[in-house]
Amino acid sequence: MKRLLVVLLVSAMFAVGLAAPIVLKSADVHPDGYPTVEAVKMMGRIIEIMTNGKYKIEVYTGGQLGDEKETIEQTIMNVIQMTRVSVAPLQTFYDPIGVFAMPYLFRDEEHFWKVLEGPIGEELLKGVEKIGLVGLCYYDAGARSFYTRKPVQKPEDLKGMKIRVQMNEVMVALMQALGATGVPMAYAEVYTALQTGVVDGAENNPPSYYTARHFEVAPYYCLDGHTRIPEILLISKAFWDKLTPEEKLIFKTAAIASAQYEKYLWKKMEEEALEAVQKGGAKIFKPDISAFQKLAQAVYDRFPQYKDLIKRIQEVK
Ligand code: GTR
Repeated sequence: MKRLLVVLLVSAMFAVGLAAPIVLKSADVHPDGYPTVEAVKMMGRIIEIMTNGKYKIEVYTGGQLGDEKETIEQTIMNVIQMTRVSVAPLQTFYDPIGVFAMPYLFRDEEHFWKVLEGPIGEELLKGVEKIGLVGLCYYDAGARSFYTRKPVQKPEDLKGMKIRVQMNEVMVALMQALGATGVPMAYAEVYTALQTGVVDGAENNPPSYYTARHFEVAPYYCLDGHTRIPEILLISKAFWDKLTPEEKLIFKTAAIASAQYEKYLWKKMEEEALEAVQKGGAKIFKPDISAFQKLAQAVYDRFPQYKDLIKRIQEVK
């Protein structure tokens, strides 16, 4: 009897171990080596080990599976299972989370993480379930700043410029408030648009500016830090609902671990990127931020739906 049990147990273990893994496709617009990409890969390794090889995550980098709007749609439909995107393009699908695109919303980095990792961040992460997604965690994306073909040192320099922005209404409104025109465009198209002068500039954090090589075609980087828009890791709710409670716990724990790892990688890459772009010929300018801040206030009147959330965010000490 005992022997029979052992045989049964061993063969059951083999069956689990040998069965073909369930592969989750995960999208990212960034290349290998980028903090978000490496963090999701790390999450995959944890899940693979903890589920005894039942699940495997394959990260499709460099926008292979489409732009962020498309990968969000595919994830909702469970065509792909996961996508790592900026919160900015998610606004079209779930408006409340767009509050994180408001300019100069956070006092500093500490305030940013207190909000994201506190009740407000949790509430918005949970909110995406309404649109068929499960928010696993946020990742760091630092602060976004302008880079242009001609120098920008103060808001007046942006007058009449066409600035590429993410697919996000707040960003378009911000460009208008600063005297520029926001041109929403997929990330993969930005390099050529800058090179050919379809746009005069764009805006992003140092790691993106560097890895997408935008510094080659827009070498003036003005560190005004107008927004701090987090990244978010999303999984299809249709897929999620089929996981057992234990598996959900493993996925969630692995995501949280990956977020800590991403933060660490982020800090390193932010510094390295700033150095690398300067070596590559980019000129960095640290402007008087108050001039940008003042004009950006006009955006707050344009989005009354965020009033309560903004108040709650500001109250986080
Ligand atoms: C990056 C972000 C990407 C993408 C990109 C963009 O900072 O990590 O997910 O949103 O910006 O500007 O399109």
